[in-house]
Amino acid sequence: MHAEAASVYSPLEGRPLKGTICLFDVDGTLTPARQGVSPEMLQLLSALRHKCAIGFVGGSDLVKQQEQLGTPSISVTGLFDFCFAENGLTAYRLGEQLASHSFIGWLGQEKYKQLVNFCLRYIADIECPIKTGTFVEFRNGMVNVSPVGRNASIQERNDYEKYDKQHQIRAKFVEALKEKFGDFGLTYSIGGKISFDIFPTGWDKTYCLQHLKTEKSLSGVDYSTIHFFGDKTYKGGNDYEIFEDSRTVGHSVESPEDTMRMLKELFNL
Ligand code: M1P
Repeated sequence: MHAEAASVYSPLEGRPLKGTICLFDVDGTLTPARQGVSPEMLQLLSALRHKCAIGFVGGSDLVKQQEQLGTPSISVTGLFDFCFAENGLTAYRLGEQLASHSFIGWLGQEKYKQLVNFCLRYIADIECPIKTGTFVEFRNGMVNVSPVGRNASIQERNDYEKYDKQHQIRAKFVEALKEKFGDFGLTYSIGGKISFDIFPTGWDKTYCLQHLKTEKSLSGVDYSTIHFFGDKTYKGGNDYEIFEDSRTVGHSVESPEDTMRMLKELFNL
């Protein structure tokens, strides 16, 4: 797919399965966690894009998805019809950015300050084998909090994940936040290995579905079949809400290889 520009695909209304879209989670579904996509996966997605619309919906910001799915010369926004970063708070349709809302605009600076100050104090008291940097990452649609820090290497990420399973650091942290800020209307989601996301309740991955609804008034395409593929589809996982949503057909996958297997079966690729 890297060699192909978006223009080689028919317009959305001209695809053979025009009322169908496949939406993919990124980490653990299209790529191994925080790692790059394989050429085989890109090839398969390209073949699928000739049949129906494709998109991704990830918790991370677009910079990370560009690193994982794109290349220095190919923008990720050209590889998919719909790109939904930060659960769709940052959204692209056919390479063009769509309007978005922001976490800070919704919460307000005063409450944000209380939240972030609490997190920084709590993190300072956490005992874990190592700490790196960037413990709180401020994004457009959410805040990402990591007890070990986002600068952790792949090895450090894996080590932390094991340690966290044993000591339930993130789960206890989230409980403390729920108790302290119960009236802020926030949701806490442990979607990855070293961190958790905080966002307004309802701004989970289902947020991106509103952009698909708008498609009817733009190109006349009514996405009546929305396939969603994700690996964290269990309750508490960050794919749970969209997987369970009545507007989607949910598919639970175990790995990128499993995603490929299902796509081949479902779409005869
Ligand atoms: O996409 C899942 C999660 O990926 C990252 O999590 P971690 O760094 O903890 O593995 C983060 O970008 C997180 O926001 C996201 O939900």
